[in-house]
Amino acid sequence: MKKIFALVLALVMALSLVACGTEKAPDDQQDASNEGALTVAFCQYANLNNWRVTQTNDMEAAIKGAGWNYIYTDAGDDTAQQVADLEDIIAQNPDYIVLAPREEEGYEEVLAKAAEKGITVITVDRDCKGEHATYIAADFIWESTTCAEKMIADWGTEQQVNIVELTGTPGSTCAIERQKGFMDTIASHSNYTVIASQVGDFSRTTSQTAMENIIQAYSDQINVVYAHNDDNAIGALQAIKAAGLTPGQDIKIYSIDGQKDAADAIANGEMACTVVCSPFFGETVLSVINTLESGGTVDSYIQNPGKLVDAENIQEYLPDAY
Ligand code: GYE
Repeated sequence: MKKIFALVLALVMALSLVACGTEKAPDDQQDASNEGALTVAFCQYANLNNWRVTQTNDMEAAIKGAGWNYIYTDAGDDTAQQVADLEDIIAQNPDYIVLAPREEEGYEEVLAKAAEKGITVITVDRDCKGEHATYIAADFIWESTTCAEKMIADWGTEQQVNIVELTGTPGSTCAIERQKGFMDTIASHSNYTVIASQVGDFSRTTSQTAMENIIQAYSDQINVVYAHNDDNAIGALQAIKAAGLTPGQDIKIYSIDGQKDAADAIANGEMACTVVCSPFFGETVLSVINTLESGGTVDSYIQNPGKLVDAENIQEYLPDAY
């Protein structure tokens, strides 16, 4: 009996040793954090619309696909929160931070801390003050000039055209430059007047409410809407419909982004155009990091190309809409 007991005990001990050994296997630990691989953080200011969700998914796929460790934060559309997120990220000591800043100001000090620790920062889609290696984005002046030129091609240079402008995040590079490019282009024609300009905040609900108020104030005087992005445009479109007006006939909408809902609205005649602003940055970010890792240098600005989509080329564009 004693012998059997001793045998069972020995067996149990042997099994538990194997189990301990398995728990501590170095291979298992590498699954949780890929030791030796780069660590890249993506600091998103808000995942608030399709453009942002597409951008986040693409970035995650690219960074994880490269076999690098991935850190992600979402600041919920709050600049102070995004600065706090950056502090947390810096404490984790990643090799790179890909930063999609909410606005241009407010990141100077936290980016100085990243630089002090030798962490390389890459800004994507909007720029900000403070140290960073490169800025990857569309040319917002080109986008808004293209939108204004399309409007001028449709309406000409004689009849009076009353414009409602719905702007993006105040203080963001894209809102500042999308206003400038558009205003500078229409300025050379005296028949274009901006009769109302309100913050749409790249949000459908904010834009819908803003447009409802503007329609109440100006009713049948509005000819066109210039929207800083497709969420502003779709919000305006919903307000136009709710007021019993027909988008595309009573009021024409000109916008920027290239989102699926805007592409569908162009296809069915409810919107005049969208200028594509690509949300895909993953591939360029990988090539920037790979270049820097192999000792190379990168330009301080890398441009994401765009294109005009209107009734002429909508069918060709539809499969790419996101
Ligand atoms: O147009 C919009 C997003 O910063 C270029 O931000 C980007 C803009 C884009 O929320 O849809």
